[in-house]
Amino acid sequence: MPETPWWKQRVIYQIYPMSFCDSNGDGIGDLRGILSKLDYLKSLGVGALWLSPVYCSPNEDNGYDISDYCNIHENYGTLADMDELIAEAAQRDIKIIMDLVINHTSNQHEWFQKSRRRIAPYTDYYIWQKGEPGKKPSNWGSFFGEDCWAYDELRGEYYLHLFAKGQPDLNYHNDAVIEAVENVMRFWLARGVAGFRCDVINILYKDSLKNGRWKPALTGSEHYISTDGTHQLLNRFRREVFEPYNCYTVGETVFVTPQMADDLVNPSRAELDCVFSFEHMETDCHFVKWFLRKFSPDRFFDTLTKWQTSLDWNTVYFENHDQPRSVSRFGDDGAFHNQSAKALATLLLTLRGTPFLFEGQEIGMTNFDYPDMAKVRDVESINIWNLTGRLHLPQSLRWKMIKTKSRDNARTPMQWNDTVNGGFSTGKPWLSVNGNYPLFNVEQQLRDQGSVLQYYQALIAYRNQSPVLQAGSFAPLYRQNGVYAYARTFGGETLRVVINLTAEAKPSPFEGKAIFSSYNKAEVDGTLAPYEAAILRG
Ligand code: ISL
Ligand code: CA
Repeated sequence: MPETPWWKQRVIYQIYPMSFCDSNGDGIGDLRGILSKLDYLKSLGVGALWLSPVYCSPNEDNGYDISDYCNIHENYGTLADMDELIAEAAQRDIKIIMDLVINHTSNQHEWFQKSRRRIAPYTDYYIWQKGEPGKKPSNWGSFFGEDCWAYDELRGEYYLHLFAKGQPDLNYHNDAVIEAVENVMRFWLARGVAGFRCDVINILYKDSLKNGRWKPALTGSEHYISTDGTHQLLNRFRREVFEPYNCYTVGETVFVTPQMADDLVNPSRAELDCVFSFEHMETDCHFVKWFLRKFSPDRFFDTLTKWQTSLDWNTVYFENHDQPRSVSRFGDDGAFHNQSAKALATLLLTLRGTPFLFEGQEIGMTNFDYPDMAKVRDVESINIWNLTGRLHLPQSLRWKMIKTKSRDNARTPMQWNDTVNGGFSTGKPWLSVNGNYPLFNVEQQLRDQGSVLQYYQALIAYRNQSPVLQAGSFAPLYRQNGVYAYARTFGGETLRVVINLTAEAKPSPFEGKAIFSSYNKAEVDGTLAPYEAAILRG
């Protein structure tokens, strides 16, 4: 029997370095800040950290636009700090996962600067197309609601950028590009990194640049979502790089069905280990996140069941740096803040798969509280704000879209204590801290036995030694009017989980002694209170 891989046993914690902890008062989180919190992370029980990008970058898209893959942005520290972080984390048996952003680079990257000047071997590193200014090569759309073709005066050609203008897409029809990114991966693996979170990894290989079928968003995507070329690339990366280093890979994969996800993670195909699918995160919108739809717990549960039952193993996540805060979105960040955050914790840590926790989720951090655009920093939010203005959408609707879906909701600084800026920084934070930091912060929750944080600590500790939660099979038991129940079974032992994800009392599908309860109750009786969740033995 092959040994169970570590990523099937551990809980993984995502750090958004810019917003985690600032050690030197410049208002920007950094590596020494992360180092200072390793003991906290250990006490939370997480076994690996995924760092959003810390490489050199002009930060048009907060580091997802990389200008040097093999160096650390001066805001975050140095390569020596990074080596220290890897070593100090290893001391605590915590692994480090880096963000691998290889669909595109920054337009400030040396490769791009040489490519636009047609300097060999970089001439064809990017996706260049002939065309006159004002006459775009095709009708494709970008992820950030703007054009995806930009005209470069110097070269006299268009380049493709599926994200921001400063993020030109690399050309994976070019073997030199493939080798260059493989060297980047080896550089980090040799330094002791345990894996990669692979940014938009299922769109690398564009199999045509022709016009696409018109869609409300992302026209052209049929030419690049999970193409055969991408599958071949991932298989090559696996054989040539991941396998020799025993590297864990989790792909961020946009617009995948369970079948497409299985094609990416099925061990028989030797590509990725896991993916982040999006379908459960799209249960409060129509097609794209900006077309708002009321959150329906039942739709959410059905989507979870669909994915739990169609893949043998996958990730489980409700938050990341691109998504609103889960307690504000799927729970209740007012009257039932505590219970609903715990109900979501119960779901996250008891479904089958690798749980990913995003910084601040463990204290129930909420969406930002800004009254208008003045404090919003995210490039995507700013683009959408401008676009909806050009389309003359009503002001109130535009703000509602930003307020509910802006990526800055999750990016506000981590709330450590009730001192100035929530203890994140002694300087002026790059993004404003949420005003509720005196109410929700780590220090306060470490003192309060009934806190969301202590619930996470206890449940992660339980999961860390529970074969049933780590490896057990999943079987749905009940789904009705916002109540969900399922069983996890391993080696003849069963745990049942029940969750009421509504603000009303609901009949419970079963009763019994609880080993975990979002109300700290010893028993589940015939009625579930609002946002009551519990784990029962047997
Ligand atoms: O957040 C989104 C837009 O609302 C998603 O469509 C997101 O753009 C998509 O999931 C890709 O995200 C990843 O790549 C982007 C980067 O901006 C995101 O932060 C990253 O998670 C480009 O590198
Ligand atoms: Ca700093």
